[in-house]
Amino acid sequence: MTSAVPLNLGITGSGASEATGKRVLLAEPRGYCAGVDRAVETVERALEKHGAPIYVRKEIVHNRHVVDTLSERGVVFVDETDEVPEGSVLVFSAHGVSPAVHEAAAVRSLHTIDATCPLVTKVHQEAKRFARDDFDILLIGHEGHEEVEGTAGEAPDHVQLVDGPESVDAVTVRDENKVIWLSQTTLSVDETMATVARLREKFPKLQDPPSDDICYATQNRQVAVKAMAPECDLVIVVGSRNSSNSVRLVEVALGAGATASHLVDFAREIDPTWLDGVRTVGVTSGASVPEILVRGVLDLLAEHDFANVQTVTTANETLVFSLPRELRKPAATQR
Ligand code: 0CM
Ligand code: SF4
Repeated sequence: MTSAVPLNLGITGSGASEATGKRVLLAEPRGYCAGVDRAVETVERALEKHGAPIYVRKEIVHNRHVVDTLSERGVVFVDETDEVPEGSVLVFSAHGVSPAVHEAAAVRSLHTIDATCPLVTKVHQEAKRFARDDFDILLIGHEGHEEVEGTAGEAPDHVQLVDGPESVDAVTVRDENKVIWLSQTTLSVDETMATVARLREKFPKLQDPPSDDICYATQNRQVAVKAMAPECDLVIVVGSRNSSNSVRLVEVALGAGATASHLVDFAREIDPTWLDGVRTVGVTSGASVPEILVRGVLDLLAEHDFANVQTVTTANETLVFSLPRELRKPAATQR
């Protein structure tokens, strides 16, 4: 499946303001990925179908605005299944859940709808498969992140978490001939490769995952930021602090040569002093960020003389995931 078409780096739009020399580079792709789009629509359709309240375990996606907006419409976000009244509708977030969570929901007779991104589910399947073959699975990811809790929960006896290159020294395995690494979907590609290199020094027979675990959307947003960062005095990333892929974009921008980079949930968080002496501002957003928030940032920048916006395009994304079956609209011909 081709989810992204790599392009030659394309910069489009008007050039820097002749008068001020100020410009904005706007990364493309940015914002919603196919998994987030599906997860948010899943909650919206569940609300339409079942009426408020419906419950969501954890944040449906890691974005403050999305969560606040859905809360206002009657969605109740909970930490665990035991907070949900028996028999209610409960949606599992895009980040996935372990089998233990499915079981806990069944015990409470909850009507569950699974909004786990299919690309997270793919990593779950890999974990199950390699656990069945009795591999030691080294899961590269961030401790405490819901996605790694869900993936590790598929095979807790076979999975150990590796949280970055500095964690490698502590890793031990039962049989160095049967070791594979898997990863969280929303990591820095470069840092993950550094972790894998360290792991491979220690375990030369380490196997690679059957396909990339870091998803197309995470990779594409990092590639776009890398393309524009060397030209930027400042890169503003729109996204929430608990959004792994959004936080990674700040790190990637700095690593690729941006002079400064900040993560903001909303335009109002931009400190005008960040713009002092700046001529080129890069703007991007994480995979869980609605475009309206990016528009807010562009409007604010325009008020500060950054009205010229050039788009830096490194890929076209076309992937769309279908909704969970029970929420799909009937075909037009059906009654
Ligand atoms: O995993 P991360 O913290 O980046 O989640 P998010 O909700 O910000 O982005 C989408 C996803 C997934 C899985
Ligand atoms: Fe799926 Fe990737 Fe989006 Fe996460 S960031 S929801 S894994 S497409």
